[in-house]
Amino acid sequence: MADNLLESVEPYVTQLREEGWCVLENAIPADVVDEVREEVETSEADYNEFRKEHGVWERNVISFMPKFAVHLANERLLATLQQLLGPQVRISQTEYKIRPPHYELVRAYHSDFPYDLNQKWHITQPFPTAVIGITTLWMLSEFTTENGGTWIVPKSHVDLRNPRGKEDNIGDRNPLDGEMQAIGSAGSVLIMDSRIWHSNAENPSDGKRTAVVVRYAPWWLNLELFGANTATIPGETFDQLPDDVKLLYEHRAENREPTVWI
Ligand SMILES: O=C(O)CCC(=O)C(=O)O
Repeated sequence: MADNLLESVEPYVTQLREEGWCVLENAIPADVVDEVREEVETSEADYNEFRKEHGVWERNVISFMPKFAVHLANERLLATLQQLLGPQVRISQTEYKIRPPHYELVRAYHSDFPYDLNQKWHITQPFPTAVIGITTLWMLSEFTTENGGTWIVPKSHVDLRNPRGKEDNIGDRNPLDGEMQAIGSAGSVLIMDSRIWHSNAENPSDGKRTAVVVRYAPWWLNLELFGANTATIPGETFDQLPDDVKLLYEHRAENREPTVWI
């Protein structure tokens, strides 16, 4: 990795290690973010329709958003992730996170895969001190405190308790000490150690808060999750991805011989 790239991501790496989160600006350039947002907003309905007809196993959501997909190996983002996860990373999960106008929600604090204690495929407490998952929320509309910027609790990645820990008496629906909302302009990425306690926020505004969550994992983590995220990408769709993005999704490619990982 080039020294100047490493140097440029050092502040993000340090903040992730110490605080458990950071925001990387301009991961999607300003001149294309509107069309990416439009693709994501319109394709969610297509995906839901497809899934109703064919079931969740049939097609991975990333197949529905090719204009978004090309950004997922962003150089500064990957350089940051690789400092924490090691040089070989893969994408474990991709999901639409569009909050409609006037969306109401009581907080629902949790950590993400593989630390989400409400999911079957989680590791048990006390969590090891290693970073084994990074959650990224791609802001396709601006995130503000008025439209549902994600609630986070800085430094909670090193707290051995968990809002969903049965013995921890935290209460995942409660406001928590130190909580704050992550904000940023469209095209930014909220990067979180997946252990960080975080939650949806209400969106009292008149506009959608549009995002996609993409979770990254080290190569050695078992990603056979028995759910929508294990669905495959059709071979012809996979062929259209840039090579550096193929690397992140090759484990989901249908009818394609693995080339990258052998
Ligand atoms: O949409 C958000 O703001 C938060 C999403 C979230 O909590 C998650 O994907 O785990």
